[in-house]
Amino acid sequence: MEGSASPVRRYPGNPILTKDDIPYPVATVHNAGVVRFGQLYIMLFRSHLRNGRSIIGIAESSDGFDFKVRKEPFLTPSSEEPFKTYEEFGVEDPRITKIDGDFYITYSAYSRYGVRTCLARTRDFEHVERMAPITQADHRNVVLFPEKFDGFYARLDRPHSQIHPWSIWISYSPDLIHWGRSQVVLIPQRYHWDELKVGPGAPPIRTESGWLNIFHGAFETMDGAIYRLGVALHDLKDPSRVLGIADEWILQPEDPWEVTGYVHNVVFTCGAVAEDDGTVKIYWGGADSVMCVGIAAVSDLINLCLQRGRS
Ligand code: BMA
Repeated sequence: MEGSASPVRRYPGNPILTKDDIPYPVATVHNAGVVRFGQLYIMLFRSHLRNGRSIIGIAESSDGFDFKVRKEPFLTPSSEEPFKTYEEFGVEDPRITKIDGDFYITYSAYSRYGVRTCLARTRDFEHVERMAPITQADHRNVVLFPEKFDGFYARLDRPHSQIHPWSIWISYSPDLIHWGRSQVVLIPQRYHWDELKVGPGAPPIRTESGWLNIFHGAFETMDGAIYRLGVALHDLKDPSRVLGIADEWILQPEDPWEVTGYVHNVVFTCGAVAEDDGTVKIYWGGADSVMCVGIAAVSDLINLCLQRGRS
C-alpha cells in the first residue's frame, strides 16, 4: 500500500473485478469507464480475448465496489461500415460522459490502419448506437466534457507525434461529430514521472475551483514504461486554460496486481465518479489485468494542483 502521503485511499477489497468474474472466456478485465445511472454504478470494461484482441463488457453495482458482470459483452467489433473497417482489431478503453440525459461512450478502435476513436450513445445501457468515428488515426484517450462552452462541446484527447512527447489537446465541436479549434493544453515534463507521454484518463469532473482532469503519464525505465496517474485543474469557463498541474503523481503501481500482470507496472484510469460527500471514486486497471478502485477527497486533489503544482 502507498504511504499516508498519497491522496488516493485504495479500497481494501481490491481488485474489484478479475477475469474469473467474467462469464465468458477472457484474459483480462481493465481500463473501465464508470458512471452513475439512477441508483446504480455502471462499469464498461475492456477485456482481452484469448487471441489478444479486446472487447468491452458491462457490469453494475449498487455501491460502486461490488460489481456484477452481465452475461454478454456490451460492445464488440462492429459488422457494419464505417465501423467494421476500423474496429477489425478490437475496441478498447471506453470512457462515459453523461450529457443532457444521454450517455456518450468514446472508445479506441483498432485496425490495420492504426488506432482512432469512435463515439457511441446509449440511454439505458441496454441498447447502444454507434454515432461516428470522431478522430483520424493516431488519436486516442478521448474524454468528453459534460457541459458545453459558448455553445460548443469540448473534449480532451491525445494525438500521437514523432516530434514531441505525446501530449493532451483540447478540441471543440458543434455536434460531437465534427471537431476543430484544436490546441495543446498539457505536455509531459522532462525528467519527470510523465516525461514519456501523457493522456487524458477520466472524463473531466466539475468542481467549484475548476475541471478536475485525472490523467495518466508514463516514464521509460530499463524495465519498460511505468504508468501512473496525475491530476490537473482546468478553468471552469475556458477549459483550455490549465490552472495547475500537481507536481507529484497521485497513484503509482504498488499493489501486487498493479506491479505484475498482462503489462506490468501499470495503473490506468478511464473513469471516476464524484460523490455528494466531496470524495471521488477513481477506477483504474491494474497491470492491464484487473479493475481496482480508490477514494480521494476532491479538495486534496485541487490543493495538489493549486498549492503543489509543477513549475
Ligand atoms: C496504453 C494503452 C492502454 C494500456 C497502457 C498500458 O498505451 O494501450 O490501454 O493500459 O498502454 O499497457
